Amino acid sequence: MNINAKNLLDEILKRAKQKGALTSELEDRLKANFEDIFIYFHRLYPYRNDLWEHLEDMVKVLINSYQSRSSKLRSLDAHREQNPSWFTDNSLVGMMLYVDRFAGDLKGLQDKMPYLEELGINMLHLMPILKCPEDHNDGGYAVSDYRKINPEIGTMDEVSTLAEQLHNKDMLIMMDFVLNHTSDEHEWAQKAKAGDTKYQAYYHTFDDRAVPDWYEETLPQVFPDTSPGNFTHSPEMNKWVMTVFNSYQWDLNYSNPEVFIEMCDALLFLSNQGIDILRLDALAFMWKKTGTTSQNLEEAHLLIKALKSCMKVSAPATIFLAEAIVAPDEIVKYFGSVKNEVSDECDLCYNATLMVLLWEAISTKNNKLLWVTLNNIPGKPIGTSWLNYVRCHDDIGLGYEDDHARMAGSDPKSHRRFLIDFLTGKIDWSFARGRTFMEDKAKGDARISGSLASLAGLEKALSENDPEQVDLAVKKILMLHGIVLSYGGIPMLYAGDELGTLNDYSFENDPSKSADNRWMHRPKMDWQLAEKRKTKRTHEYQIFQGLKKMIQTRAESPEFADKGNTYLFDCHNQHLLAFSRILDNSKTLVVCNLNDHPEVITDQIPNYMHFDPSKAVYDKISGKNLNFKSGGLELKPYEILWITQ
Ligand code: OTU
Repeated sequence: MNINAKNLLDEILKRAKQKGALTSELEDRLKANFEDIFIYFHRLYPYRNDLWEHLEDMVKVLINSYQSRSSKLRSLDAHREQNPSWFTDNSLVGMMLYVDRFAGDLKGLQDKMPYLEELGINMLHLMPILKCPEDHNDGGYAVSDYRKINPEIGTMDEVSTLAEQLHNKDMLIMMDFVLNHTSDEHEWAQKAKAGDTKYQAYYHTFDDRAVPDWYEETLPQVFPDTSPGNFTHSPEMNKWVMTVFNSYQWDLNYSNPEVFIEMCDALLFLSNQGIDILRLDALAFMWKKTGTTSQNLEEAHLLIKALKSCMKVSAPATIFLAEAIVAPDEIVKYFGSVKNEVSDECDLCYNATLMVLLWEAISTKNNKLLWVTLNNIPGKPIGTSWLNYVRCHDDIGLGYEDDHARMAGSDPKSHRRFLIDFLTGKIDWSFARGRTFMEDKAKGDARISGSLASLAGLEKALSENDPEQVDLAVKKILMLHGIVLSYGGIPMLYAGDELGTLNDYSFENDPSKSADNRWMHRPKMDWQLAEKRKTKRTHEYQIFQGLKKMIQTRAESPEFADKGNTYLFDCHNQHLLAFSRILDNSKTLVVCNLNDHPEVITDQIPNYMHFDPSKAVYDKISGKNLNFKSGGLELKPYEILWITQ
């Protein structure tokens, strides 16, 4: 440990010992991690003559959080420290849901647990449930109090009880931590509005437009339609405040160490409620710098590293999920580097690259861009894991690299235009029923809203009363899920998709939602529709039961664990996507047909996979033996096979 860090820590430890606030476990963890925290603070907050005081405050927060952690959670800490990559096996399958839209409130959610368990879900992502403004709250992503639950949904005690109940069933709970901004109703924002300069310094506030204008030269806009510009004038303060997302979401100023310490305290508070995974929302935006896009800056990574080191001291059982929906090369950077099997940033990242490229592949019916991209982006460190998904509550941004599109033989701009037109059903042969979100007409760019089922063709097929197309849409939905369930990483389903829920256009009649069409894919759960999962021949039955089967099969397939063992497989056919999953003696080749016509894979595949030629090869999903006739095996349109022996 460097001499300064050591002196400071010795001093802090001495005082803590006098107060009887130290256990040997905590002391060991502080000794192991304090130097890193010290270094990150020095890099983030150089030249501050009060830096040591802040470091001391930081350690106080760590000690207090540790002390208020329950003994059950402390033993979970010890257990997971022994098995650092505990989340990389093949057992987990998550579902993300809005508690209110899914079940009314936290009590209602308890009643719906059997439904989730029936499907095989063992990890719940409760979408934002912290206190937020009543009307304009960005689906809860504008937090007014990090320690209180929205009263209509329940209480913090109910959350910790739920966490305990889930743990008793070997299930996990995940919550959002919206750390880039607070709502303008948060106590800090209220105090800032009232003129308190301490709290004005918690945000990026400016007396005039000089610096904001300078920022605007390079800052992109996240919600240009609903919230143009990146600054909002606050009449109460008579100042401009940075609001990169909506005007009521005030960006926190992390160049102020007090903000970091307060937010870290809130993070540890949530983790002490028994939260296993904290989803760090919009973390790429945490540090701002004029002359840059203020995304993915080195300091943002340092902030995450510092937060992670703090977790390692006070709550090592809790892991981080990065919500960095950024360029493929940038996403993997949020995994940081892994030392002693533990990441120094995020343990999990959303696999936005795979998600976007699956929609691209479904639209083009070929694997070219997916193939080029996956072969040209850096891998992630072993010991970390992807969070794989097909749909979520947000829009789909067509964020592939332009160079990858060129390498795949497309002009990036016109390809994007094609995808937008295809996914919004503007092309007459398209099956998709999405809508553009935040369209930039000048650039010809847009993001896409729409539910999985509507984007995959179910809405169109049902409205046209076309059973053949309904069947194909169901196959597409199952195939996309079949990919994320076998790819390597934790699969996360989006509530409603297990029944093929269509777009919900009722948001248009709600003034607090109508300007944001992401609400079209955030419907209330229709429990009557859910009953149809029990009726054969309905598409709800086919999707739900098909998914359930795949989830069960995944749980029995150790090779589906994420141990750096996903290998892309060249089938010499651009309509087929294939990858192999191998772990010790367990082997599966996942092959799927992106085309609406049958495609053939060659009989060489059993040899490439080194299957035993004397034994039959079969599909794990259907259980059927696979016969390679006349040199090949035909895959039906949108068929997925988990080929094994
Ligand atoms: C996140 O997403 C949340 O998932 C959104 O629901 C929120 O609106 C937003 O943050 C603000 O809290 O802009 O359209 O990668 O794309 O972080 C989604 C950058 C979003 C953003 C992403 C953000």
